[in-house]
Amino acid sequence: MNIIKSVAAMSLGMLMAVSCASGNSANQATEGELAPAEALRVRLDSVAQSGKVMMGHHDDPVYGHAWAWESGRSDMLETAGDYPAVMSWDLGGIEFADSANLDGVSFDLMRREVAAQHGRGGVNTFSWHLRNPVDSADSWQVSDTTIVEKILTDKAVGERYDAMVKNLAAFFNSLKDRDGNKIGVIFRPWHEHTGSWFWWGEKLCTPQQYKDLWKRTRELLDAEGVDNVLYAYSPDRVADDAQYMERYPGDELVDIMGIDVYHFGGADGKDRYVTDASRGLEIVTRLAKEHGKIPAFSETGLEGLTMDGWFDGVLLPLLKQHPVAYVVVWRNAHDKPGHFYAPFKGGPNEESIKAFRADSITLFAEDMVNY
Ligand code: BMA
Repeated sequence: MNIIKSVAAMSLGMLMAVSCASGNSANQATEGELAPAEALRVRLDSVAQSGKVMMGHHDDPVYGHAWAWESGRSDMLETAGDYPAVMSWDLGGIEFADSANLDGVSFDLMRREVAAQHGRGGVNTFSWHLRNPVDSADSWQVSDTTIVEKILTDKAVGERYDAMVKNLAAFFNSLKDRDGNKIGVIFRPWHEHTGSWFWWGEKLCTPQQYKDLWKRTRELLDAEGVDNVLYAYSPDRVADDAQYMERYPGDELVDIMGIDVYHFGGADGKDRYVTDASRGLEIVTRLAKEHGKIPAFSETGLEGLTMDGWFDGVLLPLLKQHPVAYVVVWRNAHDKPGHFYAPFKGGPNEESIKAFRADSITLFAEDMVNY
């Protein structure tokens, strides 16, 4: 489909010139036939070059505000009028081969929805709120400040961790389209590490340990034959370039440079959000250009949409000022009434998401036919 079209338009030389952090896939590229990670890179690059931004939403097609597991439904579809261009998912639980993730999304359903999103021309991205390999406590358990160190230095913990990554690899390798071809996706491990709320956060490991953890994970996935993944680096809000780059694992291990910045405090918190997000996005877009990477607003949102006009009045101007390939807003929980970041039918910001979609720079699923 569209992938083939855009790929066919590029010469092999051009493809080789695109900075390559995804294993050896570019070498395998022949004209008209491209490894899935490279095909995805070409598409994301062309979105970024065109100055457009793909809209994303976490867990969009599997549940929403006050509904769950109803095939075909989507809060974005029911308000903006289309599925988002990017579906975001979380793999927490795959490390122990659970059948569903930490929010109850079955991995079989996720696999089917990833293929459906790919089929409609959209993109899929994954975060990983994994449990730790020491005592299996969840990502937010930060009382043990030595988990990363133990993965790297304790043989038994390291082996347990490697087994967890193998389960992750099996999932990525199982993402296939209707014809049995692997689907290219984005993986965003060890996110928000400039905060200290996850066991891999800033105060929980040294910069070198963080980089070593990333490298170990990446090398294992490569060894397991995972060739359909682009890797996204996504700190939480940062003060400056130095903080953004402090734990950057290296150009050869990263494809996408992103940032997570949330809006807290409704209308009163708007100025702070705009300041922090602008600073972060300015850093991301500039450094991504310097490093030959794809820029992204990897997570954002205002929980409960407690001010009017958030999408067209707050988010859109940020995206116009700092062009990124995609933006993701977090989930609309079906079982926690105030925990939502996208509009839903009859809820706040319905008009705002319509205006956001109507803007010429935003891309939803139907628009992806051009990329
Ligand atoms: C958080 C919240 C949690 C959820 C987690 C992983 O930000 O939405 O409820 O379990 O993300 O999706």
